Amino acid sequence: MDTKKVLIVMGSSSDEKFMSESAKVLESFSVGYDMVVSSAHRTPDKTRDLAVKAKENGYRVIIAGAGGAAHLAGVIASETLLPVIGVPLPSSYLSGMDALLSTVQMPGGIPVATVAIGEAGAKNAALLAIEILALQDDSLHKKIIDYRKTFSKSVSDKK
Ligand code: RP5
Repeated sequence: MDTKKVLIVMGSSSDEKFMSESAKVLESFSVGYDMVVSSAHRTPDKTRDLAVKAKENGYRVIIAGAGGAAHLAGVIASETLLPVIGVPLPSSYLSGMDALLSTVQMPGGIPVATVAIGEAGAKNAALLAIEILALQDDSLHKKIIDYRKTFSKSVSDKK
């Protein structure tokens, strides 16, 4: 396993059923990560600390998943210059539409790269993180090429 380059933050332990999809993808590419629970509103000091120290702690990309009024990714992005990928989670009565709009509608100036709601988004967040890391890692780049070939073949093989 590589050094831990990806930090996955989720707003609640109840988010793990979705965010474990990010973890699975990173593991399949042997990309090291840490996964922590930290909430923008329940544990703001911890969240700020994670974001402020993320770069010096060796991370290069942050994935932030939260549901409801999901301000986690935006709050983290405001405290770091690392790329932040937001995953809106369907943990509320609005099935993730609330989290989607909260995560994606960042006012200009502080970017959050927002992916799809739920498991697909968690998976794509990890793939996007890997693509970012692969810009400076040729062996990871080759793994993505192989992944895409296998992925395309698995789709075209379906009857
Ligand atoms: C959000 O509230 C979390 O990200 C989670 O998706 C949602 C519900 O959290 P719990 O009440 O299950 O802890 O902040």
